[in-house]
Amino acid sequence: MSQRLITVAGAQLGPIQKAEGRDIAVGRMVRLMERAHRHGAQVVVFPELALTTFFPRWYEEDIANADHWYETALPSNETAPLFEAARKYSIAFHLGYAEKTPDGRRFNTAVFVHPSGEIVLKYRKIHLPGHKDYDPVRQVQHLEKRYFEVGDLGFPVVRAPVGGQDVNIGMLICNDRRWPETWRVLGLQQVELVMLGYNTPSINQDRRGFEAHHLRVLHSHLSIQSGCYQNACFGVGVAKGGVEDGHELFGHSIICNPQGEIMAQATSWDDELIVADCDLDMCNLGRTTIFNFAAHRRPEAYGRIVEQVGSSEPPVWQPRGARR
Ligand code: CDT
Repeated sequence: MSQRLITVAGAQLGPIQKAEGRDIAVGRMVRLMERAHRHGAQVVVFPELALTTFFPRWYEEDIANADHWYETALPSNETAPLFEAARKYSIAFHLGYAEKTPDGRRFNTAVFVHPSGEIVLKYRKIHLPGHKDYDPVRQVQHLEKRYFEVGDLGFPVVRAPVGGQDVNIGMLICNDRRWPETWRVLGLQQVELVMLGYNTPSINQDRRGFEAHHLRVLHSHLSIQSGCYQNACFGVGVAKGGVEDGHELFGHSIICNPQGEIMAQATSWDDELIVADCDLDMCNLGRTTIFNFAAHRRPEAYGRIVEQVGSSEPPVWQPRGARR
């Protein structure tokens, strides 16, 4: 039986401290690319905002003081070693980074880079969590709404060569993974491999509610596993984990198959490679049976999904005798 097999690596990163430069992160990433190559991987997925600490936890009154966290060009002198390693090992890579455009717009961005160094696909994060202004109620700030605009590229999918196969690839970034709408928009474009990076604090820093520590990982995995199952695709969810300047991020990176099963999972909160052989033909079962969209979807009943943002209260039912 023929198989459309590719070997995929998730390159989880341990913490990057605020004072550490890109050279340190890039050096660690190149070593992970070497290891991915030795494991036979043809694509390596790095986390969200992989080149620096998770800077949206730090408030800056004047956003210009945050400029040093952003990339204005890819590759740059500092990121060039990633592109060189891709060429040397003939390995594609997915990279999350903070993007500042020539006209001064700021996005939380991911790119998929061909081994030649050419950028195949770019995605800008659409679901930005957190807040825009300093929030005294929070124990740790989460200022993505201050530092980034909502992504303006939609959820693109492209068919591109990966490891000798043509693969339908798409991307999400961190909080996007929790929203079924994002996966479905990718699924409607027959995505086969979803790459996503995340920086997720181990505890909910918003003191307005309580969330048990262990549920944070459960929710991450639930989101990725259900997204893969319901859209018949593979997913690679890759963390930045560990303690950054006293702030804990969980690891638990996974590679997931179209049945929603976890094929590989990180066990540390440090730099760690996870690898899985993905037979892309596995996407066909879901796509042609239970999630055969053309046969079974009912968009005429889904109007609220695109027409409404917040939820609304339902009408109230009362027993006949109580009705006025
Ligand atoms: N980076 C990111 O999107 N993190 C969020 C945590 C949000 S807490 C305000 C996540 O969904 O994992």
